[in-house]
Amino acid sequence: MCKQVFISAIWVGLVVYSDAGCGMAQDEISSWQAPVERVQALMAQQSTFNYLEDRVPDYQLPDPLLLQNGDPITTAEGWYTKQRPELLELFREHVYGRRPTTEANIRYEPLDVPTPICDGQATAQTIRMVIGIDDREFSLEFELVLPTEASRLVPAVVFINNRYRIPVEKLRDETDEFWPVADLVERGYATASFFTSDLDPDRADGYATGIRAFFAAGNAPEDDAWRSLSAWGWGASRVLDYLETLEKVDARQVAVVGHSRGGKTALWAVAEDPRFAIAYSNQSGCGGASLSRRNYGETVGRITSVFPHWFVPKFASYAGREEELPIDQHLLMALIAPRAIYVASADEDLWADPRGEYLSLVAASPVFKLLQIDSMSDSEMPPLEQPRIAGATGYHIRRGQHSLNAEDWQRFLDFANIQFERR
Ligand code: GTR
Repeated sequence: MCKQVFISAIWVGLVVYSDAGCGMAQDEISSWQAPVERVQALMAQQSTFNYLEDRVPDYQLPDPLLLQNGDPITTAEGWYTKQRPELLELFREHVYGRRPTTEANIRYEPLDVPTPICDGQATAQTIRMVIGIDDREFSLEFELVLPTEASRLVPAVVFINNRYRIPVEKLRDETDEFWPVADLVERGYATASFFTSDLDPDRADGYATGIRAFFAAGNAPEDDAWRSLSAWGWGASRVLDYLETLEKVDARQVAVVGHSRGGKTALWAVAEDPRFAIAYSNQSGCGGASLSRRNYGETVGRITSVFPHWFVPKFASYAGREEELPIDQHLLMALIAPRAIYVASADEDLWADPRGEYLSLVAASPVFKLLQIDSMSDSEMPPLEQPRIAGATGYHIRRGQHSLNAEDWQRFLDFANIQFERR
């Protein structure tokens, strides 16, 4: 009996003290630990990657409040005028690339009349965004869902869909856990979504037909030019431009949600665009929420060789020498401060390094503190299935594999309701 408790306690990732096999009390259940069997299985399957905490190298994160020249930042003004712009530039140069400065005209064309969905509680519509430069045009279609009855302005969620397009017909007839519009509507949120590959194809050889080549008039990208993650994040900002024109939507309450590569994108989108109110990273892992210096699960070397179109070539050059990066991903979190950030992990998704995702949020806390906003600062992770919310930051780790599901969404909306002071 005691033995059984002990084994299952390890499996669900609880801290088990040496005498915990018998009579384990609730207060002994603390911080999340990677499930032992999962670690062992992954070590056996993928022996070139690290899944052991004791093999995480000693590392020192760049201090969020030190400028590159070593000068300390001690005031909010110093943060906004010196450190934040410097860090944004470092991320552009070393990780995601610089967006083009070419002027473009953008217009939005509703393609159909709003279709009632969710028993008439909302409407869904496809909007075509047409981006024009000189006499050339590029278009992206996205879906918009608006609650029908609302006594006040509604908040909105832009969902960066990295898997597939979910057109209006599907929204009308089916529910999809990946973008559960009925749940969003139920809780009073508007939502809009586009499929990443419709904007910039998610393939190493997809450049020619995407938005980046369109801006570059077909020329090859400069080494420091934006890569796909940044292009998709730019798309989220263009959806926000449209939301700002809608009478029903409170454009000061717009969040961005993304899963995995979409989560990396969401964080960068919100760092680049100060109008967004909340960034949601669902299992974004390497190049997203997790700390590159931990070298746990997916690495800089692996991600930049398998997905070369996501990052500037310079990022790839840090493979195996991550400690030389002038930034780490906690500074991406810091760029979002004092706005809200929610990071979500899954217990079996060790490839994304849940602990690294959590610790980067914690390591951004000096910036929140400087800006006088509460945030996560406890370096012990919360237990499995117990979301932790601290001021403008939130985190959960749930059971299960790499995916975005209805449970994640419910927690995202709980967090948004707190941030937006909704009941
Ligand atoms: C993985 C990749 C991750 C993550 C994920 C996804 O294979 O290694 O970085 O982005 O795909 O987007 O599903």
